[in-house]
Amino acid sequence: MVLLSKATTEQYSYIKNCMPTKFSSTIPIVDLSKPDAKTLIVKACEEFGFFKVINHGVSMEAISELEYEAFKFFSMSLNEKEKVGPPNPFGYGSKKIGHNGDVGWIEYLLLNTNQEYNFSVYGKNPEKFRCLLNSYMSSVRKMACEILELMAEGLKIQQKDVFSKLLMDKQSDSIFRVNHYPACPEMTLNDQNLIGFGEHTDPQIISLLRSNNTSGLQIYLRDGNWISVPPDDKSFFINVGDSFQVMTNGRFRSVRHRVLANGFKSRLSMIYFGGPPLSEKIAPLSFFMKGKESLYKEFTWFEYKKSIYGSRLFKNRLEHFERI
Ligand code: GA4
Repeated sequence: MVLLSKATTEQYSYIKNCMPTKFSSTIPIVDLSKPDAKTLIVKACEEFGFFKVINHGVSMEAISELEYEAFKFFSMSLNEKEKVGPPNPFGYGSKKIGHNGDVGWIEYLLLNTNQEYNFSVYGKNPEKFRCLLNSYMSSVRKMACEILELMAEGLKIQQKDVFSKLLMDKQSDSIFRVNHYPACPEMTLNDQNLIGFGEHTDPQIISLLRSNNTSGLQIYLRDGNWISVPPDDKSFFINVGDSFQVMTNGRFRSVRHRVLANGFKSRLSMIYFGGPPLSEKIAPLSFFMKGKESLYKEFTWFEYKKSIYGSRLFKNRLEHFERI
């Protein structure tokens, strides 16, 4: 076993002692091709704010091709990768997450999903990467809308596109993220864990994650325990985001999650964060009020974004917007 020297350990402020977690078999699985999907989605959002989707309709070939190009991108020299520009707000980032001192054992690409925005991706075959990214993003956005429409149906809301229209809007402020967590063999020691991406909730409405077969993702349950999500490269994992929590007046809750880096295998994940237009008012829908008070003060997605970008990753960002 290799031990990290003290200097190195200090440098790794991303080392944490996490309680051992179990791989969970309790994570809800929703088969999108089955008629009970809508009911199961609603139940999963109420209980976990998280579920796994199978029979999602996104071609495995397209996924694998994109993953291959992404690995190729991350295997380039730092100098080459940095030509994309810093993630301010879109670009290539390494170790630093956000702008408030959060770090992780990670490198990533943050991209705008707006097709009209011609993001620059460098590498040996940038056109291919760009083309695969664009078609993947539109398939995943389509799936996100399908899931949101099933949610509306499952909740028995008349207007089927009440949530999905926000992602379909040309001004939708959605983001795409490709995360690479390099393997870190030195970390097979002393019950310590290397934090890839520290605990947080996603601020948007809904997030759709797909990763290779390397473990690392963990979610925080309402009973106060962290559980490890068994990796599954054929499926997607769906997170309820903070904005959805507000729109449902707390009926759905955003899920706290984190990623631990793996000692032996690198992890590659691709996440679509479905967000509303910047000017959209984020407030509980009247459907979720029925005789109840709103738990939140009124705010626009722009105001929420401004507040989150000034905060640390682990913070409960909705706190400032709660009515006391
Ligand atoms: C978490 C979800 C998305 O990855 C992200 C992240 C963003 C960033 O990496 O710049 C944030 C984080 C995320 C929430 C708090 C702020 C902003 C890092 C950070 C410390 C792209 C997003 O939208 O919010």
